Amino acid sequence: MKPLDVLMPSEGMGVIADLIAERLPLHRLWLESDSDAWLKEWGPRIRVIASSGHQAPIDAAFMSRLPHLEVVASFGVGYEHVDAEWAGRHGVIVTHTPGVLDDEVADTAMALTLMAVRRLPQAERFLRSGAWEKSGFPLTASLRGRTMGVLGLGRIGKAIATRARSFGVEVVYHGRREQPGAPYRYYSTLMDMAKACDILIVAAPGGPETRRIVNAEILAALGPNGVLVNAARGSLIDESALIEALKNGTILAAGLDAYENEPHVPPGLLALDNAVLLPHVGSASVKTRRAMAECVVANLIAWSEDRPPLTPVPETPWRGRWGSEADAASVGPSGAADRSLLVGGVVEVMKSLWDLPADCNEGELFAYAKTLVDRIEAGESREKLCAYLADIQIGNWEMSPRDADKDIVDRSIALDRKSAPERRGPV
Ligand code: 8YV
Repeated sequence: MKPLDVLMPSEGMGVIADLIAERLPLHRLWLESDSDAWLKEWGPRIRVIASSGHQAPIDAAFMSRLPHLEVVASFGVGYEHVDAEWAGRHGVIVTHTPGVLDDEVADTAMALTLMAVRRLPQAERFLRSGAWEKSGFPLTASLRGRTMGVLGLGRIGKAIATRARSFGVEVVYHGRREQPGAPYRYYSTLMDMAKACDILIVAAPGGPETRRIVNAEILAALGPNGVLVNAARGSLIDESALIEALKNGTILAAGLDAYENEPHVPPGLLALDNAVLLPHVGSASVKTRRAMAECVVANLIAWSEDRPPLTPVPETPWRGRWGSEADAASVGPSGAADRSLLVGGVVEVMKSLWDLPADCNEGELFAYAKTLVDRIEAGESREKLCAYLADIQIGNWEMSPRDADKDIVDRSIALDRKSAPERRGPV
């Protein structure tokens, strides 16, 4: 392991700093009284940033002060606070924490949908106030017969769509491109989708491309029975237009977990009875936040052990090549190199049998391939290994044909045995 100096610009979950400090020299910038002077003196030592979330920007100006920066490992799936394009141009790899929070955020989005449509928080407040002693709570709108439009059918969008379907809600979607394998109707414009649905779920990334795309016109198209749910980023919504739309009945209700200027919530929203407001808790369970923290740390530990980053963002893909002797030599001590070759071989098998494009995210594939090898070596049955593969989704790629999963398992087992014939695998 290389003793890479790690910088944490702001305080995040304590466990991130604890896990890093157990293994690598860690500098906590937020504890320095003069961070400017500190960066001047110590900046050249820093090779890795561990970013604790979207509250503290890791922009070009900040990264420029760290001339030997190699990796920015960011907490959270969204990383618009990191200038990933600048990083890509300067050979710095940015990693994030995809996959581990999809279900938690999707649960929250579904809960917000139900709360907003059925006015459940209001009903609870009604009971607590004693008002039930005098009368029943007014009847509400219903989820029945609705169509949900998902803006951004990535991993989280898909997890929300699956849930909505099981609630009997029809699902449609809009995104940058149609996904041929997705079992939902695609709309090429947000406006057309807004006209066709009455629940709009925002599940797309933040950043300049999506800034305030949910504006007054989109809300008007959603209509008076419309419900807006945002479990992504506040920057996608024109908040003033939303306040107006909720106030004058242009739409029925909203359920929000994200705001443009967190933790400040516009007073206009706070004053509205038809807005359900959560303090950005989408992924905030102990289990999921721990998994996110471990993903941040796993990325920088991998880097310190001369292994590739596990979950790089698309703007800074891992450009290493897999499966050749030359690569093996470049991945460090011999044990690690053998294993890296084996995992690299499994990556190649996955790429070809799942028919993934050459430019798909190899860091992400590497993480799945590594887990597959671990499971093979733990003696898991072929059935369980196939079930593991069936749950994998690489970015937004259509991964067909999925009947390739069994072949991937068989070929990976064969590669594993070839690399270490003495190992016991599934029979
Ligand atoms: C976290 C999130 O609340 O992953 C994201 O992009 O928005 C949330 O899961 C956030 O990362 C905490 O900073």
